[in-house]
Amino acid sequence: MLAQEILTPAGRIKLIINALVIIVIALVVYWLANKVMKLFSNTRSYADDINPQNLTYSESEYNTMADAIFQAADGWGTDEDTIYRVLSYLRTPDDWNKLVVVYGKDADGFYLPGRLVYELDHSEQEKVRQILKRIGVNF
Ligand SMILES: [Ca+2]
Repeated sequence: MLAQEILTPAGRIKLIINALVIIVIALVVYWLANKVMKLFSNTRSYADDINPQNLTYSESEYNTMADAIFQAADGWGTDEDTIYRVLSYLRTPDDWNKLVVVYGKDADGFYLPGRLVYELDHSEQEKVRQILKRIGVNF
């Protein structure tokens, strides 16, 4: 675009529209990349981020929580309330990381974050985001 063209009202509108289109494309790409990362991320980064002193529960309790989430998600339909309830037991970011590690890779090939993205619709994921935000976890 020529400098002279930018000075005309039509040129300015064109410039603003181009900028808005770029912003919208960037947001969509960011959103998609985030979703893809959650679907395919493995548990290594979570395991590196666990301080045993910040864990609220015993190993077997995390196992029980992981099982409850898998049972709630597996098969036809999804028991969202159980998923919300279990996630609200978590008290620290380490609890979340530990749960992701203990959940591991489930029978359908999903890690916990990917499973939640796969099972839950947008508003349900938003609810999970709110529950995890409480303990300082960005989902
Ligand atoms: Ca299901």
